[in-house]
Amino acid sequence: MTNRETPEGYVALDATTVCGFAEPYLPGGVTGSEEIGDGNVNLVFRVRGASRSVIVKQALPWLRCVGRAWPLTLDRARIEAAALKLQDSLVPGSVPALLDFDPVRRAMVLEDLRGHVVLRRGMLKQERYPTAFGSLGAFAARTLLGTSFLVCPASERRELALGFHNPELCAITEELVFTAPFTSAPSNSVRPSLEPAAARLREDRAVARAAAALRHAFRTRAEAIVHGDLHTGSVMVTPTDTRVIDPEFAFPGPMAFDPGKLLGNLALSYLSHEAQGHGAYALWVASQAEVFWEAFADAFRRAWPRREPGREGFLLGLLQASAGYAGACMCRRVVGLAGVADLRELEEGPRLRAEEKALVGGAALLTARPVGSRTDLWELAVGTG
Ligand code: SR1
Ligand code: MG
Repeated sequence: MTNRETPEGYVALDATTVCGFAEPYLPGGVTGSEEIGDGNVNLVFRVRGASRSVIVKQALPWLRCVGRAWPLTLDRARIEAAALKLQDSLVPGSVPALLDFDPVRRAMVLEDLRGHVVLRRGMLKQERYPTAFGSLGAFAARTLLGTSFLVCPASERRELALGFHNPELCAITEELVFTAPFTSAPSNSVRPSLEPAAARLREDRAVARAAAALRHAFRTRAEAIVHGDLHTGSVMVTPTDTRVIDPEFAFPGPMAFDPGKLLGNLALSYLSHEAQGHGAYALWVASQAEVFWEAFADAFRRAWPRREPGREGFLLGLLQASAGYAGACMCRRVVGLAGVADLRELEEGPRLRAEEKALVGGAALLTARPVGSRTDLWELAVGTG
C-alpha cells in the first residue's frame, strides 16, 4: 500500500461515531462528544465519559483547512503517534499521554488536557506563563540533541530516519514556508493595503536567494528528528505545565528549524501586542524569547557529549540558522496560506502596522550577516536595533 491509499476499513469519524470508537477508553460509558479542532490539518474530538474525557485526533485523507482539493497522506497520523512516543521518552511528561493509536482509522486516543489552553490563545489575551518558554527551550534541546548524530547511535538513527520519512508534510512546509511567500503563489493571501509591502518582499532578490538556500537545507540536512511545527499554536499550557502537541510534521531535518519557528512566532506576538499598544505585555514576550534561548542553550550544553569538541561553535551555528528559519516563518504567516490569529484578528490599523514590520523583520533575518547573539536576532526580528 502506498502512503496515498486509504486502508480498508478507514472511515472519517463524526461526533456520533467517535463515541463508539472512544468507548473502550471511557469506563462507565460515553456521555457526549464534540468536534473541537481549530487547526489546519486534522479532525479533533473531545469525548466525555462518566469520570473522564479523552481526545480523539484523526487524520483525514486531505488537508482540513483546504478540503478535498489538497489530498494528503494518512500516514501523518502514524508519524504523529510515533513522534509523541519518542518525545515522551526523551522528555517525559512534555507531551499529552498517547493512550492508543488505531492504524486503520488513523486515529489517536490522547489524554484530554482540560485545564490547559493553547499558548497562542492565552498570549492573545495577554496571559503570562512563567514556566512555558523555559520548558520549551529544554524540550527543543533535548529532543533535537537526543535524536542527533551527536548523541544517538547510528543504528537507531537509521531506524528513526525510516520511521519519520514524511515527504508530503515536508512538501507543505517547503511550499508554504520557503517558496510561496516570496512569489505570487495563488495560495497567498494579501490584502490590498499590504500589497506594497508584499511586493517589496517578492521583488527582493537577496530574500529569494536566502529562502531558496533555507529550503535546500530543510530538504537535505537530516540532523535530528525535528518537531517540524513548533509554534505557539502547537503548545498547551497552564501556569505550571507545558505540553507540546501536533508533531505530525516531524521528520529528519535541520535542528535549527524548531527553535527558529518558535522564535519567529514569538516575534509575531511581540509585533502584534506592540501595534495594539500593549507595551508591557510586548516586553514580557521579548523577555520570553530570551528565556527560551537561554533554556535551550543550557539544556543543550548539559546534553552535549563530554568528549566532543566544538560545543559553543555548534550552538552559535544553530542560533544563526534559527534566525533564517524565524525570518521565513514570520513572512509566511503574513502573506501566505494559514496566517496566525496574532495578526489576522487585529483591526486594520494595528494589523497593517504589525504585518509591515513583520515583513521587514522577516526579510532582515533572512538576509542579514550571521547574527552574533540572541539579542542581535531579536533586534532584527522586531526592529528595535
Ligand atoms: C496548510 S497547513 C498550514 C500550516 O498548518 C500547520 O500549523 C503548519 O504550520 C502548516 O504549514
Ligand atoms: Mg498543528
